[in-house]
Amino acid sequence: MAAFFIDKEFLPMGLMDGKNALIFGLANNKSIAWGITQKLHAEGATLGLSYAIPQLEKRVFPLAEEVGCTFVERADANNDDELDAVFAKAKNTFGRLDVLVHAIAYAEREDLAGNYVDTSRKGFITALETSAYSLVALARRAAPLMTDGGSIITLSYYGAEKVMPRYNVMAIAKAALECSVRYLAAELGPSGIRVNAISAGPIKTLAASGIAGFRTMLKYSEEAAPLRRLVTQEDVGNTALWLASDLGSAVTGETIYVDAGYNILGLTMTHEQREMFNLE
Ligand code: 0WE
Repeated sequence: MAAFFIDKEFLPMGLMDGKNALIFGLANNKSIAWGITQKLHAEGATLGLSYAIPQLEKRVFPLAEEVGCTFVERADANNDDELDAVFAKAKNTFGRLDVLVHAIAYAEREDLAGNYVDTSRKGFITALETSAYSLVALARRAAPLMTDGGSIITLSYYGAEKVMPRYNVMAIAKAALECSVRYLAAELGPSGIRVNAISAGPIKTLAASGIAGFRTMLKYSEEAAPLRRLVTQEDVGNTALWLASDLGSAVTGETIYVDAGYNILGLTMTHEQREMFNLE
């Protein structure tokens, strides 16, 4: 049996052929942004990548090379001049933009540890500015480049909707983000631009590292979720690909759960608890 291989670049009919995607929030190979980047690349997208701080350079540049990407820019999502520079470069490099991925969030570490009632004014503003306003800042700059319609995708978490221990001010930021998705979808819809959020189950990324009890949360989520497994960066990438491509046509303003079904449950149990109550 003869076997031969064709380089991906030469395979016809990728879902993202001829589409340009700008992805914000890449940190390392555990990033959700990296899971999305790989899926869009595999289907033929031309990519631009952006990361937050110089310390991430040594992780981000090798990843960009892996997907043949030469558009790699550092930008602080809270700095208007730096965002203007990235979008000016996107306009020069791509001309037209089809996809914007917003995978950015930040709250002060101390605000993800204690009680929500103790959140400082500054901590609240920081979390909402970096995690929610940044989507508006990016969407406003991306929309004029989406001359053939487009897809804007952001990342959320179930804590926006139901109380999760210690998610605190990030939950309020994600609630604002999900609502922002609806307002942006309504305004940009007439221009053929869709705006959606993916609400992902917990994933071990750099952003999640060092959060007290995160490992326990992962174990519990895995046991309780209907699919009895955790969610991977690849799972999120698959849904992002659907929303980014023409497969997602007519889907806008939504928060799509990619959480192994966790959010549908009214009562969550561990394996041990189900055994105890003869439920499995
Ligand atoms: O949205 C997130 C985390 C975002 C995040 C993480 C950090 C850690 C480092 C935002 N800001 C910071 N600031 C830091 O200094 N997730 C969905 C992951 C996450 O974070 C949690 C979770 C889950 C899940 C925090 C507490 C409880 C659950």
